[in-house]
Amino acid sequence: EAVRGTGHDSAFTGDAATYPAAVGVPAALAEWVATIAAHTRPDRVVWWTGTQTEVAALQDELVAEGKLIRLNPELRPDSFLARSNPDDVARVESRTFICSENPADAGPTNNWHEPAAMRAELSARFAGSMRGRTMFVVPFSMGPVGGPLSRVGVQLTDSGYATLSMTIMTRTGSAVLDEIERGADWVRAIHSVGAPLLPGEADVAWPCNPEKYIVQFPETREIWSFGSGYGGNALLAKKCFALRIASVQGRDEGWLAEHMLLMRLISPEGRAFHIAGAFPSACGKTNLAMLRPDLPGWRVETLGDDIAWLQPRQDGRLWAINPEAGFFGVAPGTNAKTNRAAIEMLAAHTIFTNVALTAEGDVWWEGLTDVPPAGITDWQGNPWDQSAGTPAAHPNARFTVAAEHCPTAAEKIGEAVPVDAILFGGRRASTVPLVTEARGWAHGVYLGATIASETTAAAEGTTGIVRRDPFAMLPFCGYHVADHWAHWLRIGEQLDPDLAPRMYRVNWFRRDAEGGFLWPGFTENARVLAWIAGRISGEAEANETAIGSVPLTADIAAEGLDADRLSRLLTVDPVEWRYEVEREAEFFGGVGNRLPVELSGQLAEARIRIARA
Ligand code: GTP
Ligand code: SPV
Ligand code: MN
Repeated sequence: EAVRGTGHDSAFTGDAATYPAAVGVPAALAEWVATIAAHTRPDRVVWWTGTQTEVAALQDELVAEGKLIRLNPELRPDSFLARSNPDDVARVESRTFICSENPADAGPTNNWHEPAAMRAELSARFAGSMRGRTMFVVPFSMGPVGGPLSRVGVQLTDSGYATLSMTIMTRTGSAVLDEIERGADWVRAIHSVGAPLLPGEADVAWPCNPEKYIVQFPETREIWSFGSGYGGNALLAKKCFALRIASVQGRDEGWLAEHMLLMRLISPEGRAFHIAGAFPSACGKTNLAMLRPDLPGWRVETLGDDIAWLQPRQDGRLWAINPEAGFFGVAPGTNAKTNRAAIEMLAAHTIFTNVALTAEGDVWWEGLTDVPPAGITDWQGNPWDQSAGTPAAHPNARFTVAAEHCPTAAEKIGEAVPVDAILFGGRRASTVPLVTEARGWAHGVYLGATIASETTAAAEGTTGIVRRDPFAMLPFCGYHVADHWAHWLRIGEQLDPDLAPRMYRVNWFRRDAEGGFLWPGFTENARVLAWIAGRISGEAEANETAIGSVPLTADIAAEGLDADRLSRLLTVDPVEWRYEVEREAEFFGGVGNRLPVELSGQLAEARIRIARA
């Protein structure tokens, strides 16, 4: 399984204009591109090659158009800043639709719209929507091209920024066309910022449309995205394909597409543990995936920070790959202490979006340094200092960078690994202990199904509100949420009970009475992982509680953490948990009659155990 970096098409060396003829464009693809172009009416169609030459030319073009700012090459080589429209800064969940034929298949947690009616609406929106712009045809592979779990797709987009970002985040190039020619199913993904230009009309730095549509048609494996240029709304390989569409493919074919980090933890004895972790948006996946443990002898290799595809295999184990080739990570909070690997990774070859700009032409964001440098320009392009009372970087400011630049990256980013442990995380100021171990697969699925977390800036809307985010997939599951749980239960039945991943609920975000975090987090999270590794190898002990097993305080003791805080981190408060279980019951009550009996059983058992606690 070869690793492909950014901007290299090993199969094509000629001039971009000769690309389609030279590599041979599959007929069905050529026809589809022609149909969409006839409808959206771009000035030009560019078959994106992904070569370094073409990447450099597009970077120059976007700089000339004011859509990218080239950062100081002496401080931050081959790196750029993009400033979005202030109304286009995050995923738009209220405008995200699952258009299944049967509304029940979208389930109670997705916005459903009747497919034919949605197609008519989209057709009107996309008519002429690319006028005055270039339409890029971006063939991409999720997972190494031709790999056993890999899937291909093609994104049509009128955004150069999205094209450059997709080149970093996926494997693009003519090898993907060969896969399509060979008969691989491919996902059709159409993206327009929805801002056509009349002849002579001046462009803006971040074209977009106040009216947005992020639409998935699960049965036909199609994606239509209109009006936004930002992240998960616009890089359609990511959430739209690799989670919403892929989750449906996985349901139909017996595998899972999940919002998970993937890492290899290596013990001082050299034993490798593969860990996958589902945490809601902006709840710590990137940071955990790049962890440099504060424990002597322990090491982490990063495999993925956002998406994992998991498959039960004949050997009775659950195997996983990261289908992406890059990271689209949260900038604020990232610094040399919290995530040194990321800081090293971001030294060059990075597109930053909505961070602040320094007087020297470098980047800054909240948390990068304790004291901001003088002469900062904020994410909207205005002069800024701390007295402004507004953040210099948008809270959902992000970096886009190829995985090959990550110093902790595993040698083969797209390789399949057998999963030993699955974490379910979330942001909870109270109630949820640092870590609890599930009693078995069904209890683990229950822990995943009942994740609740405080909302973050990764999506539009109010932050800090606790909401249920089952499997951290609330905004990303392409089908009925309860069918997703049933699918997890079925997958578990195919695993060897001795080799199936153990499951854990974790919470780095429990707070003390003053509102500060009880747990130091970041590099100290290694202590929790080491305990989990000890549980897998049979060396670590645990205390049983009503909600699962917790570590002995000695096993997670972090420097500077007094005994009182340590015990509060592991406390299971029966009063809080009686309340919590009733909230879980309410949530289960709202998903309807597709709730698997195993989970109503788990809930009943949880009630009894808490009542006795
Ligand atoms: P998405 O890319 O949105 O899916 O998010 P993610 O889950 O990868 O989140 P990420 O690791 O980027 O973390 C988001 C925010 O949480 C950042 O501001 C981090 O600094 C902060 N964070 C991450 N880990 C910890 C931790 O252990 N403790 C605390 N207190 N904050 C953390
Ligand atoms: C998330 O919101 O979970 C992200 C960022 O990872 S985005 O790609 O915009 O969805
Ligand atoms: Mn994410």
